[in-house]
Amino acid sequence: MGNYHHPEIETMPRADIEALQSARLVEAVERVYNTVPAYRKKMEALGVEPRHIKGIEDLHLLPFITKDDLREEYPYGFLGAPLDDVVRIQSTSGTTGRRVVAFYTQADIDLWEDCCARAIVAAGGTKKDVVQVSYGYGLFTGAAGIAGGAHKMGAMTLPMSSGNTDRQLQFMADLEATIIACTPSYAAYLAESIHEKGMRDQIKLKAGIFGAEAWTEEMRHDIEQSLGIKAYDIYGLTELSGPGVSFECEEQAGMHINEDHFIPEIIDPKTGEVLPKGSKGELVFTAVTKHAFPLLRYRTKDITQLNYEPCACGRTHVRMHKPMGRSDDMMIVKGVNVFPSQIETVLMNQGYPANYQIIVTRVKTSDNIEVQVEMTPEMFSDSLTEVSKKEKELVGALKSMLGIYCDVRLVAPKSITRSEGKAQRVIDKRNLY
Ligand code: DLL
Repeated sequence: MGNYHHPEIETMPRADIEALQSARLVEAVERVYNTVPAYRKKMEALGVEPRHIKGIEDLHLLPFITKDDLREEYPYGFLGAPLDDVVRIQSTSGTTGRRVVAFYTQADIDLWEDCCARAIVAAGGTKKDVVQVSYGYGLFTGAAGIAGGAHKMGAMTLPMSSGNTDRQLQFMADLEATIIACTPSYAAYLAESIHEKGMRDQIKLKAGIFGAEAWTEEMRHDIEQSLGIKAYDIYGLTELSGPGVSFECEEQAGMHINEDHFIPEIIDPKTGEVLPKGSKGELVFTAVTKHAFPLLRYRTKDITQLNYEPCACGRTHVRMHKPMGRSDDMMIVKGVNVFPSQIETVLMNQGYPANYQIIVTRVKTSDNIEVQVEMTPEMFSDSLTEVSKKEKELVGALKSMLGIYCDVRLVAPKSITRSEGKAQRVIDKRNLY
């Protein structure tokens, strides 16, 4: 049995959790139906009215929301509260085209930070701890959520943001940080740098809270060994507020979903059918308490499975397995969400043929993405200087689309293998799942 931030909620008997979810769902459906015309239209198309939803057993009657829906209604179409009540936005990483803007009232921020506070306490955090927040600050939700959560449970935060590793290590040592929160790949990089600088003895870390991208058990083991800490997984997505939708406890055996706010379902990604308890499939969430961005049945595209077995930590909230893949082709590279279609758009806009390949690798702890593109026959006769100029132009265009640096290699016409079925555009050599 560990410590809890909200013991009465985190250890609530299942029957009570479900009753709470049902009551909140009924209220949320009524509210969303009356405030979000885009969702009302979807409900009308299925002939569903708020009176049909009497509890969580009726959840399956409601229409889904996808990232594409949010994109179509960008920016305000899914706003569920008066703009006057909105105090903040956050946004997904990725492009202008694919960006999702999430809105928050002050109450939405409070509940999000509460979820993160639960995660920090579950990782052994107390108000005596010093939490180094090395997720990116800004539009990304990572730092805002974890820092807010740490403030709620009373720890001191070091708002480092990501990058500037020397400064990170200096603060970590001088201010004796005990908990570090960042992406697992950055944690591995920090660990490596600590060893290179011979600083291991000056580091007082005991726990890490890592998420925002896929990471394996092997990676967990390596980080735990090299830093001498316990590494906890945390999951979330911008659309549902950010980190803290679910988090690991000391058992490190699945992430407890904050079910008083987020109702999970597992569906067949092809048919949309709800799958029986324990099945592997696409995770769908209904956010019942958020007002400014109140998503019902949002398809995360993350593939996972739910575990309703009681947990030794005493928490009664269901656990999700760490994501085991995605039902779409989104990749997370250097912490940024990348869709192959974005890369293709850049190539097409610049006059290249649709013969390309994207190769993602991880060298030590840092991701690398290389785009190989066939030249047109006309370009092929260009001088080497001309070709390298064209490569630089593409690097620039990709950077402004994706926000990250990609290597570009222009290759001879017809040199990329043609496929007879679906083209294999992406070769991800990182073995993340
Ligand atoms: O990554 C929120 C977050 C910040 C979570 C900090 C944890 C820590 P987005 O940028 O919207 O939000 O990306 C959401 O990232 O659908 C998953 O595919 C992936 N993801 C998030 N956490 C994990 C994790 C944040 N622990 C997308 N393991 C999600 C694997 C994760 N994948």
